[in-house]
Amino acid sequence: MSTGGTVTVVLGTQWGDEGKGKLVDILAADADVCARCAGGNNAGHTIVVPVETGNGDEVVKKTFAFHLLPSGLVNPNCVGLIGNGVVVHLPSFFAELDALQTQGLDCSDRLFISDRAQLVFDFHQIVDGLKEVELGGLSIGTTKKGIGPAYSGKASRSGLRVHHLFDHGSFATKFRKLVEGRYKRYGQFDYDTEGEILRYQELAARLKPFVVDSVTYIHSALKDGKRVLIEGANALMLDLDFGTYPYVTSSSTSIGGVCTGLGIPPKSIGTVIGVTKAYTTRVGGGPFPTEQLNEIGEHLQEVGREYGTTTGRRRRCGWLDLVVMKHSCLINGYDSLNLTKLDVLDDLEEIKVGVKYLVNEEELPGFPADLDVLAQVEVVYVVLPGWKTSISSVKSFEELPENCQKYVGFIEIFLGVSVGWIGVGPGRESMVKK
Ligand code: 2SA
Ligand code: GDP
Ligand code: MG
Repeated sequence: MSTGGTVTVVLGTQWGDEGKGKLVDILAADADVCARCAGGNNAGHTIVVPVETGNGDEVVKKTFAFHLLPSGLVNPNCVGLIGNGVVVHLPSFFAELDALQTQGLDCSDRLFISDRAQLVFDFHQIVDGLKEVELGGLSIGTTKKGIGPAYSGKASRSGLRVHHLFDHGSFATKFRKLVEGRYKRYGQFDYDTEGEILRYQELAARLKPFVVDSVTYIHSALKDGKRVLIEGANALMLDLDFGTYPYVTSSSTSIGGVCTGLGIPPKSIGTVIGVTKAYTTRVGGGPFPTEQLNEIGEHLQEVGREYGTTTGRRRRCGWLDLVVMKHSCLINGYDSLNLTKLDVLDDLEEIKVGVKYLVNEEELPGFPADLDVLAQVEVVYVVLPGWKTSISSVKSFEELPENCQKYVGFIEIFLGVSVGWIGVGPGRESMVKK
């Protein structure tokens, strides 16, 4: 088995947008390869990095928003790999690559994509929107990036993968069949099938230099002692199996998806880091037991600037939910946590943390599968004192106010997992290592 190198995995522990991109960017300084294993361009990973201007000591902050490409690419020595578990919309892939180039980040010669990755087409995106309309008041609140329809196609064994692009005749035949199938299900919609087929001939030619057998690629990297960093997309509570189904995304966003999305054995995984926001957010529909539809929720939304990185939607906000976190810890087995956005709690007099779910006054043993049960839960909170001081310039754990240290300690003891990093601001430098 090829496990000479190390594999570090970064996963979202809640409903996404915990700040995975920021940690990945920091860890990428010591990585040779940064790989994505699941999701598509529904993900939005924001990175804020200092850039020298060449004007003496003047440094400006540059913000990058990654969607499909691995966030580790900001490190010029890190190779990006898009694994077989990812669903790829090629026009968006190139648009993201071009946007990064415009921002001065050229990574086209160190970016690779699996020949087994599934393709997302514009018709998947159209169908995503149509399905949401069909669901009416029960809509999922998807990003409309075609993620669900593309993974459905994969599971029903009719999807097209990257390698299919290179036999144009057969690609065209299969593509027409796919569109026909969608017309049968959803009725005729406005779509230029033949124009798309021609466009994909051009896209295939442009993609060719990026395509690799990613299984061979990652295993030879590991054999050569390379350090591999895996960037999870979305998060545990959006996992197709373990999340709040059906209000989830369509991929395996948990640790299992790391192995199936890259073709690496569980034994090769060294460290798993869970990224946890100091409160909770969720974007889109679905249950959210600790949601605060009041001035606390508004405060977290405003101070935390909680807007979708991909769609710009307002994120719903609430208290930290340790029942969710326990469920997340069991499934993903985190070695440590990165507690992020702790600075967003700076002004609060007191901070609540959800610790138990009761139904008919009985504590539930775990996070319930049934949303009807979830709708009945009463969340039991522990109230902790706030610290009412800005922590954004703090550089060490010891410098954090006592109540802030206690908040971190409470989470660690409750979950039995240590917090290794604490985010105190959006920038790369705003990370306290514990
Ligand atoms: P989809 O598009 O089929 O994956 O949507 C299904 C559910 O998954 C949620 N989802 C997300 N939740 C948080 N962040 C995501 N990425 C963007 C971001 C979201 C945005 O970084 O802010 O910009 O709106 C993400 N992607 C998918 C989605 O809201 C549905 O609940
Ligand atoms: P991801 O999807 O998990 O990578 O997270 P997003 O990038 O979608 O959302 C996290 C947002 O919080 C981004 O705008 C980050 O720049 C910002 N952020 C990350 N860590 C911190 C932190 O510790 N404090 C503050 N204030 N902002 C942070
Ligand atoms: Mg995000």
